Formats: sequence, structure tokens, C-alpha cells
Amino acid sequence: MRVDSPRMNLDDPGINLRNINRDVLNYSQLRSVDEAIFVEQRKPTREIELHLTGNMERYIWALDGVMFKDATPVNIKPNERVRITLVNDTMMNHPMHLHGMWSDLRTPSGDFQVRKHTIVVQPAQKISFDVTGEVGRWAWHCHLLYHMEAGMFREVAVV
Ligand SMILES: [Cu+2]
Repeated sequence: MRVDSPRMNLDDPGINLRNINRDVLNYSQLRSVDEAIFVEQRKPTREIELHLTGNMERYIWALDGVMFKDATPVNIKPNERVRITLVNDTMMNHPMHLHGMWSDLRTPSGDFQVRKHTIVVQPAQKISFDVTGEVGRWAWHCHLLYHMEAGMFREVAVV
């Protein structure tokens, strides 16, 4: 299954949390107070796009249809500034956690939004964040244990 036209807005509280009788925080409301000090201003020189994929009936979860056991690492060079774009082709949220590096979330127009460890990707959402390569071999995975164990996991090799 592929999403034909994923949405990029960051102000959707998510399924079952829309139009309820109280405020639900969303990513468009988050700000980093220390952006000027800590957040890298360099533009990315490369983009890596991956689809979050799965099969609900067989309970298989993967990235680009490839489970961890069959996957090769995602390669980033030391100190390389890279834009990672995730497209969620599934009907579930996936909180994607990248170890070793900050995930600098971008708005749909590419501006800096907020700095995070884990980025939740909603169903049919396309979301981008920038990272700077820190030397190491890092885990990158969905933080839902059953998804991670079922294959939604990659090594990010910064060597
Ligand atoms: Cu997941």
C-alpha cells in the first residue's frame, strides 16, 4: 500500500483527537528556546527518503518494504548534513527514534520547527527532519516495541 498524496502539515492532533472539546498539543506548537545556540544552520546537501511500510494482517513492519534482517545500513558521512524524509504508508502512528544525532524537524516549507529525539509520523503523513552525521553505528527504529521487533528498524552507519 502506498499513499498517493501524503499531507505535510504539523498541526493535526491525530485520529480520534480532532474536534474534541479540549486542546491537544501538536508539533506546530513546539518551539526550541535554544535554536540560535545549538541548532545547525547549514543546509542539507542530500535527502534520504524512506517509506514506513507494513502489513497489518501478517504483522510485518518495515522501511521501504524491507525488514531489518534483510536491510543494509543507511549511510551518512561524518559531519554530513542530511535531510531525512519519512512517508507513512501505514494506518498507524510510528514514533521514529534515531540514536546518536538530533532530529531537527522541518516545517512543510523547510524551516526549522523544533529539535527532537523521536519524531512521530502519523498515517499518510510526510515529514522531514535534518541530521548531522555523528560518527558511530546507530540504531534507528520505531519506538513501538512490536513494530521494532517486527522489522521497522535500521542501522545508520556514520563512518
Ligand atoms: Cu511503528
